Amino acid sequence: MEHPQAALSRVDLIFTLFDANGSGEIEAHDFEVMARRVVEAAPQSDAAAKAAMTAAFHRYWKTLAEHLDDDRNGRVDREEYEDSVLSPERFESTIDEFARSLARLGDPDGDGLIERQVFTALMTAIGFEQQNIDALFAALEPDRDDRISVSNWVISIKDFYQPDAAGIPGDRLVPSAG
Ligand SMILES: [Ca+2]
Ligand SMILES: [Ca+2]
Ligand SMILES: [Ca+2]
Repeated sequence: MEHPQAALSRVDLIFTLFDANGSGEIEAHDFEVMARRVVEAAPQSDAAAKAAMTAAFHRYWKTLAEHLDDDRNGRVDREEYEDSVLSPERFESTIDEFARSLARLGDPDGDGLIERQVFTALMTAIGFEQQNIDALFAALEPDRDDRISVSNWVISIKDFYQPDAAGIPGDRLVPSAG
């Protein structure tokens, strides 16, 4: 099965982001680090939203470990991770929960809109670069008050992890896509 180059670039980027402690492999600790950073970036959110985000990160790691850690050493290396591209359906519900938890953190007042600075704080906490965050925000069609819709963001997060998606807003997050 052929995958668009953009999807492979996203795989590289996601792997690098997930390796939050820079060890060269993905392990449980990376997800603890990321969950803490992301929750700390959302001071206006309530405890329930933060707990949901932490749980979503935890589930994400469990799902990766279960499906991708072929040699069962408790870590997912780059080669093992690439198999995620082959079976996106196995990660669908995990990513859906992750996307919804993240979007909920981004919308503490529940009006369905996310302000630029809230979006930027969360995306920076995940590990994205400023210029790519700005480009994605623009692609998500902010309104005249510089807010994007929660639903657009949820869709873009889910597309981002879809290997067969091409020409999506999330490609703006990949540095080489400019
Ligand atoms: Ca790591
Ligand atoms: Ca492994
Ligand atoms: Ca809001």
